[in-house]
Amino acid sequence: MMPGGPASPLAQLVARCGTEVIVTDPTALEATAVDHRRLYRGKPLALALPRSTAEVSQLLALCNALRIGVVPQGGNTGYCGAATPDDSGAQLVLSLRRMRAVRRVDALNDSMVVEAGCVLAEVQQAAATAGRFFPLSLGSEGSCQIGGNLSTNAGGVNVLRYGMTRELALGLEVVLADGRVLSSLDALRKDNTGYDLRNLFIGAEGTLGVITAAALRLFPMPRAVATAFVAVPTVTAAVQLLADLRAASGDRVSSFELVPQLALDLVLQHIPGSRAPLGGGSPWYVLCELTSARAEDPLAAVLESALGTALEAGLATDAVLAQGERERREFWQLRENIPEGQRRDGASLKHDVSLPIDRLAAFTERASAWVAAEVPEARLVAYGHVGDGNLHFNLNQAPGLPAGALAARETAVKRAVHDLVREHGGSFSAEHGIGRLKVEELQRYASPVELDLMRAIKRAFDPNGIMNPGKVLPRA
Ligand code: 2HG
Ligand code: ZN
Repeated sequence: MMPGGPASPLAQLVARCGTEVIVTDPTALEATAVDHRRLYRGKPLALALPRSTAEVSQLLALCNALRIGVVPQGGNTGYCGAATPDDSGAQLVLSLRRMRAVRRVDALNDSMVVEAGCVLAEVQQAAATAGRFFPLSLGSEGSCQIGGNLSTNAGGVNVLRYGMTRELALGLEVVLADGRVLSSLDALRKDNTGYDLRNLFIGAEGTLGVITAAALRLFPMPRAVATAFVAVPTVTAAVQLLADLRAASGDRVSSFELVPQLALDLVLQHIPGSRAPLGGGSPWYVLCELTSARAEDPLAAVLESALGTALEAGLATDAVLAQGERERREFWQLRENIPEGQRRDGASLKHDVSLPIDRLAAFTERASAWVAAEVPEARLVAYGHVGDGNLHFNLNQAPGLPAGALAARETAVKRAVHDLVREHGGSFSAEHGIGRLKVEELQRYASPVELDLMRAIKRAFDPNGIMNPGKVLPRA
């Protein structure tokens, strides 16, 4: 810098916000530079660690004036690179990890207000302490943050009963790109006062503003639970079994997860201590759970009887109910460890797709046949939240091939899978968002009207394009 010339953007940030908030320590920066799947490596300008909404507001106003790109990062567990800075060295990573207060729990209103940096497990715990249930639940709940869950509209394993994160939010506090604060934390169930602004920020992946706090919806605590691991012959049978279980239980099904034999094998092989609940040899399994707020609901009997009927009808070929909480946890760990089993097995290509539930089987059949015929480099590991029509249609590299063999097919595979999804009336991004990974896919599959409106919203909320540039939409 020339003596007397303008200070660098970083120097101005430090001068205005202080070294307590603007961190430049290389070790701290390194931890923010790489995404969870290690698909991207960025080069952050610095890491901002504000302690309050007022500090976020001051920071964004300054970044807006200086045109510094801001990349919000929660627990950094996302799948699409939304929270990773680019490699320009000019983008500021913003973490709200110091803002993790539970501001209120209102048991009678079935709501709570939490700050965005709260880890999801802490939110669940705070609700439980008040005798209430916060149902969002996913594999990374021990490290993901509620701000990230809201910004990506996370799904998880209870969507079937309780909905995505969007359905669990009653209001938000958001800092806009210019530093103004928008707040709707009154936790109202009914509020028809004009456009629904809060829903624009949910799922926007930090491209429209920064969520700093949220009013969340709570539920009665589940007091009865019954969980089963079921072998099913086909995806069609799984879908029919779901419908039958919902009917037989008076709609008490809260989770219904599909697991193929190969996914189970990867967990058994790579995760020490895993144990197969059934004999094996079935192409598919279902992990299903019924829950009720009434402790005396005879869910195990209902589940057992419904599964008996399914076995007779050929919808299931074998089944086991969890005997107690320990076994229930074991069943769930098998399911939750699938991504880790996949990771330890080697390279993979992932597709987070959703279909209308009644078209799931047809899609799976067509797409699996395509993979079998056209991608000898892959083994198919398609699993997921069938109760929500959401399949993680993933491919792992087949054993014995040179590094990069499957990765070389990425573009062709993605195109074929997503085109088939479109043909079956589905979505190429069910619960993992767009981030950086699927920007081109959104341009390809969204309609011109949708893209026009998205661009207009982006311009209206963030005219200088400082909020998470290049994520969701290409840079203007
Ligand atoms: C899950 O359902 C996660 O386990 C991760 O959404 C899915 O790794 C994946 O593809
Ligand atoms: Zn999932």
